[in-house]
Amino acid sequence: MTSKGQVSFHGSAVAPDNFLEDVVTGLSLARKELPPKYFYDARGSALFEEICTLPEYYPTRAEIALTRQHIAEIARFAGEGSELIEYGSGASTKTRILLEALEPAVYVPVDISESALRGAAALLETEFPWLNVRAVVGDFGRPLAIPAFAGAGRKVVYFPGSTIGNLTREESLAFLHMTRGQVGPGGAMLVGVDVKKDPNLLHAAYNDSQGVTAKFNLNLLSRINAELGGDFEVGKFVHYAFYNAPMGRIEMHLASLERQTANVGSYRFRFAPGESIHTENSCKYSVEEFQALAAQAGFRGEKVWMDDARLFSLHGLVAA
Ligand code: SAH
Ligand code: AVI
Repeated sequence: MTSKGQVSFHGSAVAPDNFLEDVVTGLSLARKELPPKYFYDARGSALFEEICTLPEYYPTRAEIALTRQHIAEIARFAGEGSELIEYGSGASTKTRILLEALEPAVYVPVDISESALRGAAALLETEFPWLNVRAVVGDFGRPLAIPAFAGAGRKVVYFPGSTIGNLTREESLAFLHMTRGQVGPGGAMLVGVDVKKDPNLLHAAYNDSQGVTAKFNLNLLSRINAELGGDFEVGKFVHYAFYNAPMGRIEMHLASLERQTANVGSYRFRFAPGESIHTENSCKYSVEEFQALAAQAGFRGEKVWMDDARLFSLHGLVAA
């Protein structure tokens, strides 16, 4: 291919008002919680990339391995010349394997982190000079306008990394309904999903020995301080992550080391010793559980690819 692709940016960053409202609402609950989408400011996005390289964090390596191993079949499933829409694209690392094999007419990375999106787009422009990129800064938890591209084939939504595991069941269903509408009848989805496994492996992946996951979690408080005029004493909170087996999910929390108060703008929050803020769920699904969820949103589970160690799955879904 010799023609030059075009790169454009659409959408806008999260409004500070929404961030404040979500923080105040979450910290006012009897069981305090914060939405995980706020992890991803520029530092959070960089810390997530560091997590992906940690020896204990198997999901990224396993998903890259299975994608490389099965790329011919994945490409046959998705088809060439498509409109490839990726949600939570981050650094678009795994996507490069798909871009080479699928040669989409247009690639639409969507991410809430503008810094991650701009960094990825700049690299893609030099690595894939023929590629048309329509980057969208936005929250996939809300209806998003995907820019039209004339001449593209089938619509294929790519959602790797088990980011779907960070959504509640209701949010996952709403998201899948949205993408079902976007791809239209016969359209396809490729979804990366982490599977249930030995809880010790899961525990280690979210409690790494270098403490990078702890920094990623605690960065949320630093972000609140920087962007919302908060005064959290970050050193008085600790990262706490465990596998909740009945719920089939890793839970990440920030636990208060002592009785303390923290202010966010004009709001004041009290913490008892040991009280925590629930910052993230990372749900793990068996193949059957995930296919049943997708079916509820109108997708037929047609293919499932896994790595040799069966640590991670990539589902090929077709809009029924
Ligand atoms: N797809 C990459 C990155 C996964 S990390 C991978 O597989 O390695 C999760 C990504 O989703 C981050 O880039 C984060 O900024 C983005 N993200 C999280 N919540 C989001 C939301 N509500 N809307 C849009 N992007 C979101
Ligand atoms: C992006 N998401 C799928 C990661 C996960 O594994 O749930 C985020 C993460 N949280 C802690 N480590 C990585």
